[in-house]
Order: sequence, then C-alpha cells, then structure tokens
Amino acid sequence: MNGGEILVCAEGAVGRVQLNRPTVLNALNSQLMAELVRAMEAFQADPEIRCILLHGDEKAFAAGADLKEFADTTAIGIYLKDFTDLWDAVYRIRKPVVAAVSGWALGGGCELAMICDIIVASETARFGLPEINVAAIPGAGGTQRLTMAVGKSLAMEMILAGRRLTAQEALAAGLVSRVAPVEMYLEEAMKVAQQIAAKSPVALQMAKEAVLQSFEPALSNGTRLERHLMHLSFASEDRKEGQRAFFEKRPPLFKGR
Ligand code: CO8
Repeated sequence: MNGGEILVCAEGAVGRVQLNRPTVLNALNSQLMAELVRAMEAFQADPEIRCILLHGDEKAFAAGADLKEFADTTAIGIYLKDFTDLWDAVYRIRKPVVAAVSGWALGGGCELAMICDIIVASETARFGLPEINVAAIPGAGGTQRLTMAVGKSLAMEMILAGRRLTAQEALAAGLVSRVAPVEMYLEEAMKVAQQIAAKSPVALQMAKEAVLQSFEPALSNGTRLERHLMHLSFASEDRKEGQRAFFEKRPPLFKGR
C-alpha cells in the first residue's frame, strides 16, 4: 500500500494510516480515498488490529476534496460518480478510529475527521467547512455531523460564513476530545488508540455501534438530503465561478444563478 497516496503500518494492535499528498495539503482525490478505504477495510479484517489511527502531517490533515477533480464535473456527473460514498465506507468501519489532526482540516478533510470516532488535535489544527466559498455545500455528512457536534449557531456560522475554528475553539465546542502541542499530538493520539486497543474488541465494536446509533435516523436522513443538494449545487454557474476563482487565486464573482 505504501508509495501511493497513503502510508500504512501497524504498531502493535493499532493500524496506522497517513494521508500523504503533502504538496496539495493532502487534498482528497478519488485515488487517495479508494486506497484509504482499502487500507481501513484490511485493518477491519485483521484480528491483530483493534484500533485505527488516521492522520496527515503537521501542515494538514486534509484541505478538502481535491478541487482539481471537479473542474469539468456536471451535476449529473457528480451524481453518477457518487464520490462521497468513499467517506461512507470509512463510516462503515466497525473498529474504533482515532483521527490525529494538525494544520488544515477543511471541507471533505474536516468531514473525514468527523467520521472518525475521536479527534485529537494539535494546537495548530484549523477546522472548517468552506465549501460555500466555492459556491458548493458539504456532501460527506458535514452539515449533519458538525451541527450535531457543535450546535446550530456555530455550525451555521462555519457553513454559511466559512468561519474556521482553532483547536482550542474546537475543544470548547466539543468537536475534538483533546488538544496537544504540535510536537506531541501524534504521540497523544497514539496513546488514546493504544488505550482503546487494550480493551475487548467485542465490547469495543458493540459500544461504537451503540454510540453511533444515538445519531440515527436523523444522521442518515440528513446526509441523504445533503448529498442530493450538493449534487444539485454543481448545476450552478456560481459553483463553476467559485472553482475557477480558487485556482486563479482571486475573489469569486457570484451572480446567483
Ligand atoms: N484541492 C486541490 N488543491 C488544493 C486544495 C484542494 N482542496 N487545497 C489546497 N490545494 C493546493 C493549492 O492549489 C496549492 O497548490 P499550488 O501550489 O499548485 O498552487 C497547494 O495546495 C498549497 O495551497 P495554498 O497555496 O492555497 O496554501 P495556503 O497556505 O496559502 O492556503 C488553504 C491554505 C487555506 C488551506 C487554501 O489552500 C485553501 O483554501 N484550500 C481550499 C480549501 C477548501 O476550499 N476546501 C474545501 C474543498 S470542497 C470539499 O472538500 C467538498 C467537495 C464539495 C464539492 C466541491 C465543488 C467545487
């Protein structure tokens, strides 16, 4: 698996996956997401692995879905491709997953972190759902999971105005469970993963399933609608302008159509 878009290893009973596209701040393209799902499913099937640790590098967990992949995508194209199903596959992993987040966790990157069961952040972590800046909306559960984690008003500010949270703000809002200095955050997350890995795998799976059920069926209903609306957003001229403006490094000119 190493040498592609991710790095994978096992440390005792903890399976470790690193997102590894540093030149684009670990932007999540289809290849990376497919490799990530394969690695996590392999850990799921491996009885030696009892907990999974997912992380990026110090600069970025992931700065979102790879915007280059959407350059010429139409609403029907994105509907048919159903790209965000790869995020759902991560959600279906039954073993506990700890995310260690440093630097950017934006858009699809923030959604990926929120799908994990626990987020340990470095002091430099920044969380946001800035899809609105490219006239799109989150499509991998962000509108639902962020609102469930931090409450309506803060979630609305992040989703509608593009506000980003610092690590301390994310801790205060309940989005992350602990914050550590940047030199220590991976070690801290590994400590949490190892504590979990020492418990009964059977009880872990049952406990995770029960906690996740507390969000259902609202979560599934909400994510279904979110996904359809995200597909629809690809039909707007504003969405194309948002994307062009990002790569031309200029402010977008939205016309409301
Ligand atoms: N996709 C592709 N490339 C990216 C992405 C991305 N999401 N984010 C950063 N990059 C690339 C940049 O283009 C740049 O490449 P290059 O060196 O070739 O110009 C490189 O990474 C470094 O980025 P910056 O120079 O911009 O670094 P800064 O430190 O100045 O800024 C930021 C860092 C603030 C993180 C900035 O890069 C940024 O705003 N990135 C985009 C964040 C974003 O909007 N994420 C959400 C994406 S959308 C999503 O995740 C859900 C998909 C929904 C549909 C999308 C429809 C369009």
